[in-house]
Amino acid sequence: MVSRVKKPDDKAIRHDWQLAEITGLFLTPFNDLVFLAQETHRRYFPANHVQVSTLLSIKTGGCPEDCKYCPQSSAYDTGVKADKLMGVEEILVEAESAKKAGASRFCMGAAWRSPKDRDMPALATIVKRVKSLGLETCMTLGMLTKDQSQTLKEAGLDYYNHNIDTSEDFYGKIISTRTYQDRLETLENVRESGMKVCCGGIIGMGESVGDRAGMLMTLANMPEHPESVPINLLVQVEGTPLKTVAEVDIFDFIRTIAVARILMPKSYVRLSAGREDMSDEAQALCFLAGANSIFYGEKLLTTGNPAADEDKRLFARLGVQTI
Ligand code: SAM
Ligand code: DTB
Ligand code: SF4
Repeated sequence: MVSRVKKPDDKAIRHDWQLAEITGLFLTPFNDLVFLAQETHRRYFPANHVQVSTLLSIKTGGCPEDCKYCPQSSAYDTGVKADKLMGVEEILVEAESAKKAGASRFCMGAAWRSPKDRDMPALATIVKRVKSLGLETCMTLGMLTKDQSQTLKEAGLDYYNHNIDTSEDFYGKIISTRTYQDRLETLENVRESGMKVCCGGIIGMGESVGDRAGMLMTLANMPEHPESVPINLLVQVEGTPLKTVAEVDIFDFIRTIAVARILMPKSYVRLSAGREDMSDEAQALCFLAGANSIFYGEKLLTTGNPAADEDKRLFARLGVQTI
C-alpha cells in the first residue's frame, strides 16, 4: 500500500546549514539518524517508491581529465578503450530496451572534459529521439557553457548530471585538471537554463567525515537543491590511483545517505555506483535511510551493476514499487 504524503511548507526546506550541525548529524547514533531520515522521507515522498534510471556510456574512455577514481581517464592504464560518440540509432536501441525493462529515465554519459560546439547538433538529436520514446532524459558530458546548456534545454533535456564529487577542501587531492569553481559554474549554467540538476558525489576516496559533511553542505546550501542527488560508493578500478584506498565501513555510507535525505528533503537521493558490492541488507538500509532512486541495468558506464532481475527480486522482497 502507498502511504499518503503530506505536502509540507516550503519554508521547512533550509539553505543555511552550518558545518558543525551537519557533522553533528554524522555523529548521531545510527538508529536515531536513520529514524530521523525516514521520518523526513515520509513527509515528502511515498515511503515505498524507488525511481529507476538506466545509464549508457555514449562516448567511452580517452578522457583528458585526471579524476583519480575514474577508469575512463587517459592518465591511467585501466584497459578501458577509447571510443567515439555513439550514433543515434545505436543509442535508441539501448534506450528502448531500458524502457522495456522498466526504466523511467535514460542517462547518457560521455568521457569528455566538455562537449565541443560541433558535437551539439548530434547531442540535441539524441535528446529529441530518446525523449520521443517517452523516457525522461539525462546527460552528463562534463563542463557546459551557458549556450550549450540552453541548446540542450531547448532540445528537451530534462536533467543534467554534474557532480561536485567531494568537499572543496578534499577536491584538490582527487582532480587537478579542473577546479571546484569550474564545477559550480557549470551547475549555475545548467540551473539558469531551466534544466533539472543532478549533482552529488563519491564516498570512499579517503575523505574524512568533515569532507562528507562539507560536500553535503555545498549541495544543501545551493539556492535550489539539486532535484537528484547521486551518492556513489567508490568502485575501485584496477589501474586507477584510488584502487588501494581503504574501503569505507558500509554504515558510514548509509549515514551519508541519511544526512543527504535530512538536508535535502524534497530531492531524490540516488543510491548510485557501488551496489554490486553491497548486500541486499545494506541496500535495504539505504532505502530506509531515504534513498529513493537507483541506477538499473547490468552496467553503469564501464563497470558492473546488479542485474535487473536481481533488483526486481529485492524490490519484491521489500514491497518496493518502481517509478
Ligand atoms: N565526464 C563527465 C564528468 O566527469 O562530468 C561525465 C561522466 S563522469 C564518469 C560522472 C561521474 O561518475 C563522476 O563525476 C563521478 O562522480 C562518477 N564516477 C566515476 N567513476 C567512478 C567510480 N569509479 N566510482 C564511483 N563513481 C564514479
Ligand atoms: C553518477 O553520479 N554516477 C554515475 C552517473 N552519475 C553518471 C556514474 C558512475 C560511474 C561508475 C564507474 C563506471 O562505471 O565507469
Ligand atoms: Fe573524464 Fe568524467 Fe572520468 Fe573525470 S569523471 S576522467 S571528467 S570521464
